[in-house]
Amino acid sequence: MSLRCGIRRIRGQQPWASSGWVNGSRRPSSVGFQQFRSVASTPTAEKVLFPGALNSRFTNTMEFIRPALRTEAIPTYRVMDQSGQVLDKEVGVDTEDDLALELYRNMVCLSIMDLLMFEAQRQGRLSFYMVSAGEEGIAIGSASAFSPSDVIFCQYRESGVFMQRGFTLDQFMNQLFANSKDAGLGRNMPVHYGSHELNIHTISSTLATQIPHAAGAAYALKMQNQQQPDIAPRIAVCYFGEGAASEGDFHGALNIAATRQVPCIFICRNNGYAISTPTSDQYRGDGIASRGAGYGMDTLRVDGNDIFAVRRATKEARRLALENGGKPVLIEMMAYRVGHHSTSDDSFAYRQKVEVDDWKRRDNPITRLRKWLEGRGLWDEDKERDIRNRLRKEVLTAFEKAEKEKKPPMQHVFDGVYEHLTQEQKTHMEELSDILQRYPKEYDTEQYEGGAAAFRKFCEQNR
Ligand SMILES: Cc1ncc(C[n+]2csc(CCOP(=O)(O)OP(=O)(O)O)c2C)c(N)n1
Ligand SMILES: [Mg+2]
Repeated sequence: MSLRCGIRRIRGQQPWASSGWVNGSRRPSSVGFQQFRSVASTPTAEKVLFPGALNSRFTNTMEFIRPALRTEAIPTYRVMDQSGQVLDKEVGVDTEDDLALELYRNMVCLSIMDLLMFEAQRQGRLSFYMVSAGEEGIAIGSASAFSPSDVIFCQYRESGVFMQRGFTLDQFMNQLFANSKDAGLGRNMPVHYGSHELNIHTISSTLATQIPHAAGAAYALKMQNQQQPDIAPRIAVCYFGEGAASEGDFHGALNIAATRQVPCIFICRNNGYAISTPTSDQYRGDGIASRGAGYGMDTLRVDGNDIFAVRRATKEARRLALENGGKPVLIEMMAYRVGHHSTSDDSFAYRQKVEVDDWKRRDNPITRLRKWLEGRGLWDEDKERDIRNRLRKEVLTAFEKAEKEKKPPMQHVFDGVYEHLTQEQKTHMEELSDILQRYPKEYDTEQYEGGAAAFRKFCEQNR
């Protein structure tokens, strides 16, 4: 169906979805659940009348659906081409100049932070890091289309979502160093950010676990939107990689989201790899978008290097997700993973350097937006140099400040999970206390706030 704004989407085939009746009862549904009718085929029926496949006509032509013979894949939505030229001048970029500049600044900032943190890990100053290189447009463009009250679930390569929503460089650095100012109290690996204020759940890198969480949160939001009509309706958003979409959690989550018609946008970042596994070893179908249609969801594939396309698609997805009381939407965003998977990976062990260099040269969300800004007279070489110098300094200042902070008090290894320590935790606590007393020179307890004395006090209080 062609929409007013020029975005085409694959419509989930649910002719009965908005009929307004629930579970065979004659009770009108204010939440727009699909209708389950108890129907049976009549001798003269031309269509299968069966609850599992409504609207399927009978045919005496035996024709298998054969995706391998399809010549055209699901199309990829774009607003501008690789040289930054807008394709449909009437539709435009749907983004004010000031916002376009902000998106550009944030993409550049993210790429500078990534570069510096990757190097810091190599120098042994950080234990781990993951870059977003090539995928900055997906995170930053999509995040610019949400309401601050929407609830976000991320995988791990979406630092741009945090940045666009206002996570500060200090907050990034405090988490990376697991220092006493880290909101997670130093309990997580680097890049596992989270922010209660920004409505972003803490990163959970156990693949795909965030997807059913998001579907569940969206179900709760659906109820809340219904029960509190005076408050602006909210959605849940879930990011994941195409590799994570191979997990069972993905399928369970999409199915429950579709059957319950919950307001959730599922954003798949298809970057071509799951560490060393290329997509050709991951699936045989037409990407992840084909699965959205399979689950009966409105679905769109988008050029992830085109930040305007990402933004418009996400804006429209949000509108759809709140239509008729709520429904899930899937967007598959395509952008090649230019960087190594993480600092623990050397991707040239499984892909040619020339492949990466080709992609770097061919396309990039940052250079594409820069070309558009230059074409509009909003950007030039001097501005580029200035902003890069400034952002580099800002990142390094935050980095050095966070590096000097003490670590959180040692007790946080034990507290905050149960109201009272369990017997097992108490045993571990005593063991640690014993080791610290016997080998004081082996452990630098002074780097933790309160040092060994604070930990001893904690032990006394919890015996
Ligand atoms: C349940 C689980 N299995 C395996 C891993 C190890 N692992 C971490 S990232 C990753 C690849 C994920 O690829 P994808 O979802 O495409 O995201 P990308 O890294 O490409 O952004 C794997 C296998 C994990 N973290 N969790
Ligand atoms: Mg991937």
